Amino acid sequence: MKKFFFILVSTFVALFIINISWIIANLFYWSISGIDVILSETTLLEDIYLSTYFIWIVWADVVWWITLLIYAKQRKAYKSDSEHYLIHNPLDTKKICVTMSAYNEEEIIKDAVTDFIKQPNVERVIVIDNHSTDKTVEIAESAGAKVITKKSNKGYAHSWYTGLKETLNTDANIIVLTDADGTFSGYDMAKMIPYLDNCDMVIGSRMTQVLSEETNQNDTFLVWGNKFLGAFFQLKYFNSRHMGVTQFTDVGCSYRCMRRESLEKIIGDFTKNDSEEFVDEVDDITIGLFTTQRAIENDLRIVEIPITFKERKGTSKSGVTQKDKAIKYGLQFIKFILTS
Ligand SMILES: Nc1nc2c(ncn2[C@@H]2O[C@H](COP(=O)(O)OP(=O)(O)OP(=O)(O)O)[C@@H](O)[C@H]2O)c(=O)[nH]1
Ligand SMILES: [Mg+2]
Repeated sequence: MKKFFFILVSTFVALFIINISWIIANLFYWSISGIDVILSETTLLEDIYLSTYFIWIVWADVVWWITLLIYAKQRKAYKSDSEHYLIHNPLDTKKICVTMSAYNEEEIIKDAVTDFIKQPNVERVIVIDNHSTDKTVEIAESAGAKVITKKSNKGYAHSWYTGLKETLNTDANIIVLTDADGTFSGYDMAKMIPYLDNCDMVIGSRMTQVLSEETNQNDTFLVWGNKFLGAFFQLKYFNSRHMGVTQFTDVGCSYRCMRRESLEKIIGDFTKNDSEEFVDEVDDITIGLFTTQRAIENDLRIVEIPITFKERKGTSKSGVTQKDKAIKYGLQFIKFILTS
């Protein structure tokens, strides 16, 4: 099925170009030889029909549509079944564990930890330190976080996974994942967590202007790119009634809340059987989308909601604000969506 989606998208692009080229070529032909066409006493429709390649293009289009229908029928019934409609399953008592990855965030880590620690029902904040060389660890600890350190920098995805695993060693029934760079706000949990009464995972979207600080790091390219990638990802799980399992507008957002049992369902998918070695799809850039994809394919119920997005404090680690890196990351997302 993964290959099927890839083939469908790539043949769609090829056929789209062929169809458009054919239309343009013919419009051009009619525009320069209109008199000849009239004199030849053939009608416009006959002319189209007799056009070289026309029949082959139509056949290719028909085959593509049939293949699409087969794909739609064969793949899992993405969320048109009743278990993906409204349910109400509130958590009686809320015990929240927050995890955040940090790498050389001494400038902002104190604010990030205290912001989350002071929110209602937060029992623990766990900082996964990626072998920082500054004072991140000491500051995070004195701010009240439990800090997990590493012997070397193992990348962002490793911190993401380690943090999620670590939360399962607590008795929390709500797991919150966020960043330690000050862009996300603890008080948004009060808007996200109520959705867990109806779903398994709530993902933030940083795409709403009035919720974004003017100096935030999303420029036009990142907003348009993210929305395009979100729509493309949604297309993979398209269903006709709701146009997809949920609406996606921000494929790169790490701020998310989930029910403990939902995390337990997907955590094993990050690693190869009985080992701590990551599966091939786990990658520092697409780890968020990977987590979302595992949730969808494990039939978890997801809701994406707008959240606030503040200015990045401290030094940017991903360098996403540089155009060349943003383009590279975008292509990695496209590859992930097409092949995973
Ligand atoms: N990029 C990156 N971030 C890391 C790493 N280890 C921990 N982090 C932390 O992960 C959080 C988010 O990083 P990213 O999502 O990659 O960065 P971003 O939000 O896209 O861009 P910046 O905030 O500008 O770095 C920050 O709190 C980092 O300190 C790492 O190896 N690479
Ligand atoms: Mg960031």
